[in-house]
Amino acid sequence: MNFHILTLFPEMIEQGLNTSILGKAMQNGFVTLDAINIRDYTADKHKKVDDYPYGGGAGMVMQAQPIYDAWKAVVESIGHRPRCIYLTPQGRTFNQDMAKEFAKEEDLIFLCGHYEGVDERVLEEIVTDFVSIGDYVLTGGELPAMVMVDAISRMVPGVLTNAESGTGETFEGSLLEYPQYSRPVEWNGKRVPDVLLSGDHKKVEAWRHAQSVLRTLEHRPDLLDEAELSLADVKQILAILQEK
Ligand code: 6GU
Repeated sequence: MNFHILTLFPEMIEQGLNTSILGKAMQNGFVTLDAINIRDYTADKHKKVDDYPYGGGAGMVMQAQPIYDAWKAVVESIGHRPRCIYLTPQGRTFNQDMAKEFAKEEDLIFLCGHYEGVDERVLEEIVTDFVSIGDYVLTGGELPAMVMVDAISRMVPGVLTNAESGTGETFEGSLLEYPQYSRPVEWNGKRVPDVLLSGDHKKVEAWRHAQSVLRTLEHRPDLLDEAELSLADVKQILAILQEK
């Protein structure tokens, strides 16, 4: 999977994504990351990439030419037109299903906007997907692009080891993750739940599943619209609630 990121701040992208699991995935060649400086493609002699908006108003607009030429250089180097994602709060809200869909692509281009926006004509020409990461406004598309690259990369086969595997975790099966505990058995007067020390795998699994459902009910009840619950789940949860 090859990420091509069009940005005015390539160091921000490179610095942000070269550590931990993603850094390893890049070293091992499962993922490549190419942060392309849009400014390198300006035809302006002062290296300008933005200008005033026609019609007036506050702020500056990123001009079409440097963005288009940077995009064209990527397309020509890989020999096809991949999906091109424009990061914008006006886009469709990113989620785990979209991460899995995008992870099937060989190449993805991300366009990170700044200032008050990007000349509409170049968006019409190159963008296939308008994506937001949530209902709040950020100063640029770099952080959203990094968020998406992280979430998409971990869905690429080979990036996560079996131990880190992307299944059975939060959002798989529309449930939040169960609570985790490690040594020592008692810390700060709090004990690890007895069931986890019992060595009974069936019981542990049932407890964890019930905890997942309960957590989802407490923190994200909206997710339960999608979840499949059995009668056994409901009984477990009632039992836990009665203990409280
Ligand atoms: Cl994709 N871009 C910006 N600038 N702000 C955002 C966003 C994207 N998603 C949420 N807020």
